[in-house]
Amino acid sequence: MKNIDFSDVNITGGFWKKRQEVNREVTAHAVYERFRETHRFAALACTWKEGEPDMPHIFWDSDVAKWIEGAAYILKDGENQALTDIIEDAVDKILKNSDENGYFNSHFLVTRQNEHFTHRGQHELYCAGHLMEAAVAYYNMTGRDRFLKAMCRYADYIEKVFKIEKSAAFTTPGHPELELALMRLYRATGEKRYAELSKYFIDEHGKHENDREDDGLFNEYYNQDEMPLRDRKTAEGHCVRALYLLCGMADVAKEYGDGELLAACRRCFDNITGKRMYITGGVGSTCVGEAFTLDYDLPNRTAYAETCAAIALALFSGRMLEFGAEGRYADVLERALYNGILSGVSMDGRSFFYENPLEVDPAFNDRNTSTVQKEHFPITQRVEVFDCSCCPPNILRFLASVGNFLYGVDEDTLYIHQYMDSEAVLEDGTLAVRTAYPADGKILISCRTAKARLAVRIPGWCESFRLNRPYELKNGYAYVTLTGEDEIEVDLEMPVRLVRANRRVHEDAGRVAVMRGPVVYCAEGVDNGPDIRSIAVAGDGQFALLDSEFLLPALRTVGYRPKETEELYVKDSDDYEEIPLTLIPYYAFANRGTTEMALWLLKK
Ligand code: FUB
Ligand code: ZN
Repeated sequence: MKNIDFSDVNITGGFWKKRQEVNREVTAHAVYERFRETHRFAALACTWKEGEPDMPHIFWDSDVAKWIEGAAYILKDGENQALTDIIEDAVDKILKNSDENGYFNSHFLVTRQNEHFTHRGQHELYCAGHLMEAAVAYYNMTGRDRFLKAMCRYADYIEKVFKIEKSAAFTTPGHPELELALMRLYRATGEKRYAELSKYFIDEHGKHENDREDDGLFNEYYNQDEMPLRDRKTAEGHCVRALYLLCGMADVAKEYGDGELLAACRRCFDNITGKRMYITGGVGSTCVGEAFTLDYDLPNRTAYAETCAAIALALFSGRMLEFGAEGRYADVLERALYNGILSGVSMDGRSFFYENPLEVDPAFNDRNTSTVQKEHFPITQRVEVFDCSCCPPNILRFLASVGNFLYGVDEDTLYIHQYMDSEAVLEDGTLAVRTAYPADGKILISCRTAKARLAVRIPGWCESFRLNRPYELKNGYAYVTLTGEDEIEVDLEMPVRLVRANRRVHEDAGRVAVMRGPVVYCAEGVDNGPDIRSIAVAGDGQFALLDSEFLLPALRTVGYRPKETEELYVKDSDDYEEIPLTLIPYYAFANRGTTEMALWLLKK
């Protein structure tokens, strides 16, 4: 199966049209302004001199590249001179300052001319990969190819240094990204050598002594160096690195029909999503190394769950789906999409979370300890830019291209993976989906195609659904026979439900999460008063849907809170007060000032 590219998909209404409008009208400009003010764009001019402030950081190029990629995708919505001018100016600078080999890196070119490709941990190949993705995106959206050609030269140089001459100080990228980018470069240009280079890096990863981290801070797990990739059984180390690498592995497995590599991808997917993923689709249980830890270790208050990691999990899931329609891949994608990714950006599109905790108690951020050194708790409010600002432009490019994940085709079947009010141009016809999903589960599909079957995904969370046609259910998809021109109605029942975690997730023992459809809900102090974690939700609770300012309904039910007491310990009794408990979509937490938040609630 092949996913239909978002350039053939228009999101025409509902939840996602609004989110994309904010992304286009606000986020694109807000991220650009912050990156301009912090000299990230100026750094491309490569004029920085020793002793001056604002030395270009080793991965600023990747920030700018992701912004260009996102802005390029936005050009799909119509001519946009402002964004185009910024992209062209950045491309001018990149082309002007690329050296005679095609090499470009705004940090190394002005700080360490003689040290190219000598430090594996310093993100040169990671930045190169993001620049290549940006160039492919701009070429695909506009047909302008000078950036693409420049990045091909750069890729040729990387091939020469790493694969042909083997003259670099290390063998494979430290922070993965180039692997998946080379596959995109290959698809954009048809030049097989880029796929071969990607395969080379995947084949060699985890086999070389000179690939041990060079600054002594990290162990072999950090960059997934502890074994050859085909042997992997679990996902380890830095989450974004692990998941970008898995994306590259999946791409290479698909291109080369590499069953061993695919099996490793499947094992890692199962390990992550079966044992190491938050209910929000966030991954990364510790900020130490921004990493995976142990199976079932999912602390809520100190969750790392970087926005980029949830995006990377969605990208990986989308790729796994292309190996065959299995609903579980689309389920994970949907989980990340509506929860751990969207929580990364404020409702107004201007500010961002890097870490996405599942519980917030603001008092902990300032708590006294016996040293001046503070323990690390995630920040409680989104901010406009970070020193390490990888997440904001990642959100930008991801939301602008979210249409990539809706539809797929193979020889005889058209697949619907995700439900958004949208239209798609098919090779042999058209498809229109009308829905308010996930506000409700009613979906009207009109399609004109010669494909024999339509496969509509029945989400794993859905216990009851109706179709206005006979269907055959297989691996999370309902298959319907098509007649050429069809109207199909799907109704996914979406009652509010309580979900509990595996008992091995000790942190969530005795607690439940409230979900409606794919959306996880949370309780905030601003609605419910203090000590959120002490509030219990009724086990057989009735939930009313309320209008909210967050695009999807809020929920109202009865909650039980222990009566206030001055004593530290009291004899247990049934001394609870009933309170109206309001829950909002998790993605919308922290949009109304600093306040407590809990997602896992006690059950009465
Ligand atoms: O190192 C570059 C990016 O910064 C990573 O992908 C993120 O996890 C953050 O560490
Ligand atoms: Zn990030």
